[in-house]
Amino acid sequence: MSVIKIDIIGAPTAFGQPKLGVSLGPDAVRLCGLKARLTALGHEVSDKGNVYGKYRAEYGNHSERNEEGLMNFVQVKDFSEVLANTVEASLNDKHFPFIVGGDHSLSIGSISGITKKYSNLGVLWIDAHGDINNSDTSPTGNIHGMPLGVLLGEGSRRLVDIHHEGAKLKHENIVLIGVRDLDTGEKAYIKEHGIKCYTMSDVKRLGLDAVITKALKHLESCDGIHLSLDVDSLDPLEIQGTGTKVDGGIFLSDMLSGLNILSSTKRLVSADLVEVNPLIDNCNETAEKAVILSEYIFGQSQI
Ligand code: NNH
Ligand code: MN
Ligand code: MN
Ligand code: MN
Repeated sequence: MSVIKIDIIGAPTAFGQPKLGVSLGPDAVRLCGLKARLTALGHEVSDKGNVYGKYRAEYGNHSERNEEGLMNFVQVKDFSEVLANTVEASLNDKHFPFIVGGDHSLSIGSISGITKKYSNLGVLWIDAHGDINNSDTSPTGNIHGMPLGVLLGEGSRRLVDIHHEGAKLKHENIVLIGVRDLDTGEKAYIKEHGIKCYTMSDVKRLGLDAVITKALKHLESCDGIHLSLDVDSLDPLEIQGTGTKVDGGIFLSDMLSGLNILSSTKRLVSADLVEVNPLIDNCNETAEKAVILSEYIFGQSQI
């Protein structure tokens, strides 16, 4: 197995959604031995600590929607800029940025940093949700439901222009996997732009291994692949510690097999692991499972 220089980057933001606790996700995952367990696989792992902007989620997470309908806009923008710079620095060192969240709004920052280096980045978005709303379509104003919309250049210019101006991703370079709770505007957007989308029904019918294989084929011409893994893609029978659970999800054993296929291609250049919330968890089991997912992202196999 080849050695990967992994930078663990904690991204303790909670401003993309209303529940307290998701900012503790990175430390909950660390306490399950993330660094040691990735090191045991033979990788060179460095824990870069947590990234902080000017604001701390612990001081309260409620705000009014701004004039564009966005919750906590100022905090999300500030955090995204800092995270983008950190991620870009990791790639400049020729390391693999592994961003542990934190709510999914963090992907605005991480992917903005990554696309400075990879201008034709492919993204595998494994999630119960589409996260492809924007300031015009979002029913909630929660920015964790918008990162793909923002990265595709939709809605609020002030969010779209974070780190570098304009859209960061191309519609044809995104694959959604495991979705089962799309908003009306998201469904319309996915259809209109022909975005590749494997719903949970597709995953059931084809199997996750086949879906991942097809997704990789779809992203064949990309210069790198980023995995954005929302733990709410997993079935709530197996994980409790995440803010927006949706029944009928992916089981851990299937996910591990899919990640095994993905990691063996060696095409991944970066990854996000998001939405672990230890305050609503059952004895930190979601963080423990997040570490198992991490092991498979980085090439753990059963023999
Ligand atoms: N689609 C909803 C929204 O935009 C929920 C998004 N929640 C998530 N996304 N957890 O992964 O607000
Ligand atoms: Mn180095
Ligand atoms: Mn998400
Ligand atoms: Mn989700």
